[in-house]
Amino acid sequence: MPYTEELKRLLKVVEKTRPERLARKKKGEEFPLMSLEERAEVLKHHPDYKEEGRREIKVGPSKGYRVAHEIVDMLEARSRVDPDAVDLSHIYAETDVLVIGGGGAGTAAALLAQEHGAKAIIATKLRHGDANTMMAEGGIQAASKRWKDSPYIHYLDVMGGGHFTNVPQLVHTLVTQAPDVISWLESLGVTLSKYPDGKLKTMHGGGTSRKRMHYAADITGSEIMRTIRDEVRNRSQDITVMEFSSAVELILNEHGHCAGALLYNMETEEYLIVKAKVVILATGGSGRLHIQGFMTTNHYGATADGLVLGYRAGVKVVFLHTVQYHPTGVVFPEQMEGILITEKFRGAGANILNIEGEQFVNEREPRDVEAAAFIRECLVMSKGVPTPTGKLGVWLDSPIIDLLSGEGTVQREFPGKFILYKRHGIDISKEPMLVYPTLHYQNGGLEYNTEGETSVPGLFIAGEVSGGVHGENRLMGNSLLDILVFGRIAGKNAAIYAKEKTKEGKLNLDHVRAYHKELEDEGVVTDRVAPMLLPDYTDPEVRKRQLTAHYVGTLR
Ligand code: MEZ
Repeated sequence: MPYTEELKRLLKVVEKTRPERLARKKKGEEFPLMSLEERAEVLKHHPDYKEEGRREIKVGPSKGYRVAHEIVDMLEARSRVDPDAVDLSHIYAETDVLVIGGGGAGTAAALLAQEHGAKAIIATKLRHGDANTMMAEGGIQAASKRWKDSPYIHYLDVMGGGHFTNVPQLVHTLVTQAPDVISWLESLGVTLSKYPDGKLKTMHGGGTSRKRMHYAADITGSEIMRTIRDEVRNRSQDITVMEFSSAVELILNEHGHCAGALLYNMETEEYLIVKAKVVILATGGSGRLHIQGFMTTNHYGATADGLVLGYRAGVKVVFLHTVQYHPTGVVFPEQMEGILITEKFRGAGANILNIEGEQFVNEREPRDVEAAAFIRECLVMSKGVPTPTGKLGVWLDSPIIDLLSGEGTVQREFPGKFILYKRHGIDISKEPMLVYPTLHYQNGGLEYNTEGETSVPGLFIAGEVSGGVHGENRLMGNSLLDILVFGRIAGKNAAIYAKEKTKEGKLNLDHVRAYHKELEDEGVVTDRVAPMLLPDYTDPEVRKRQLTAHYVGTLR
């Protein structure tokens, strides 16, 4: 749907303030960054700072930790299966390394496991590549330009972005391996944006002190995912992909080692056992839990499955009390609600404006500060722009980019968004976009170390399911980096584990029985089951009439 007459009228206000903003930009004058005190003040409007949005987890290894209700609901749920009804002698497939999750982290892990001599199975909920990686837009950070940047400066930026709470060793690993990851991607054929002389283009992101964001226009994640997925296809003699096969429980053995998983075939509704010498969890995030009712950038399957599986098996959760809301999610046209508008627009010069066409925040504050400033402007200052259905947003003035960098820049640098908006009758090189914070990233997750290991022997993890490297707030472009750095580490170490450390033993689901008992002992009476697998968008009125649907079919 194109802008309505009312929104077109409000757009005129933006056009009116543009020449002056452009002149200031050309002189290098920016809207001032906030002081630490100002940041602390604005952060009070961030959803994470609402204590009533959280409660204590009553069971499991992180009992007593306060996280979002929606996540606690998943952790305080029963298994999808009755452990007594599962015949663990009935093995459907056996492999060295079972990778759970077919996004960037899982795919990178499988490739490295294969390079280190292992056979691997990737089990993925939807199709291979249906993941947040595919939807990542703006880029991947790496201090590849040694003459003006270094992993040391990258390290400081990551720590600053994470409010200095990050696990230092994980950050060290992330930033020191970053340049190698860029070379690896290029060697596989990933086409990153370059200057005519072949030098890689890099730009700023929120919280970066150097231009180190590498990108492929505004479709970086899809370019990376497409390439590494193809690479898995090239190695199909060693890597098998099981699509529409969600993991619903990890399987341990009598030595307490992780030794496989119970998969649920989403098409046939069968439960299948895959036995493995070692398992890598790379299931991604949880945006589809819609914490505090926020819209999300996440793919349809992002429902915290890995957290549930790992937690039931005994791995602690850390840094889960913070959730990342990307400042710029589409709020109009509503058909695209929640979709990511890359931070790169702001890096390229697009201003953020209220209903009066005024700037109220520097465009490159860290994400939590930026998002909180938008929320305050709309809900406290009452200077948001109303949509036809009564939602609020702020303007992201993309047309200024063409005025700064030459006509055609928006279309060339942001083809993904240019085409998407075109379909709705909006030309973003001429008209700004209306945006509002959108649930983007699970900052925390399962605890792990620099080798990708968890507290459960034989269980490695990588990517968004893990917590620690980003502390309490991730910076742009460190997620694509995280999945590839730690996906590769987990893959390599899992292959070594499969060769040298694995311990055969009788399979069991005793941890699931124990978890059920703990739920009962703590008085958690619930008919919720987890993992959720897919979000439920049933209209509440329809749901009232679904009298027989409650947990009868396996997906309900
Ligand atoms: O890392 C991200 O979340 C990212 C690159 C997002 C974006 O704004 O494009």
